[in-house]
Amino acid sequence: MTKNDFGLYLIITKPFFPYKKIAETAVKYNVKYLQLREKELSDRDILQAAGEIMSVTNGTETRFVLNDRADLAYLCGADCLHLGQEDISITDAKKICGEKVSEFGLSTHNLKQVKEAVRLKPDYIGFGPVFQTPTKKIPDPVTGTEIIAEAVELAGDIPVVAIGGINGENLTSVLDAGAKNVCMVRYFMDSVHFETRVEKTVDILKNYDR
Ligand code: 3NM
Repeated sequence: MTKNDFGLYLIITKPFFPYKKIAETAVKYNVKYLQLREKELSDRDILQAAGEIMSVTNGTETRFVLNDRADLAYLCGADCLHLGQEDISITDAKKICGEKVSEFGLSTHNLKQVKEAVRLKPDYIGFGPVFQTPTKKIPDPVTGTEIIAEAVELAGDIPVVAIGGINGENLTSVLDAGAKNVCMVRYFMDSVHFETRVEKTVDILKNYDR
């Protein structure tokens, strides 16, 4: 692992457990990034949820990430803003967020986008969907595992987070393909076994022989 790699990235979307419980677990297992990605909540409810999560993560190693919305990230004082290919640019987001948001993550879906993303110097790059996923309404074409190593290589010092259709069964194939950081939404959010799954996944990532 390079000094920048962190293993597990958590995204909250329609969780089985309350936001606070998710945040407490993220902090307990030293998860570096915890993203709130709730596409169906009102702006007010997003700010409310962000407040609940940050009441747990503030002052810890876990960075709170808000998805898509620079204005709301500024308002709630998120640690990080995550942007997709169709969102405003990192440059524009920085104009809105000023000094208040210190990190920016970017989604990419192919190697060309990874190359372009590197020039923008995000704090991490999402790469996927590695496998098919119903979690995203309009997913990009599946990348497969074969080009993960190339994405990681192209990104250099910027950590790459593999995402999309990853679960307990196929995790090792993603790591074998060269991923060092992974994100799974349904695998954690849909499960009553959330905490045990986090514990187990963190353990697998920590002990994976690279
Ligand atoms: N971004 P699950 S795929 C949020 O390709 C997200 O950038 C993707 O959900 C991308 O782990 C995805 O449930 C959804 O498949 C991942």
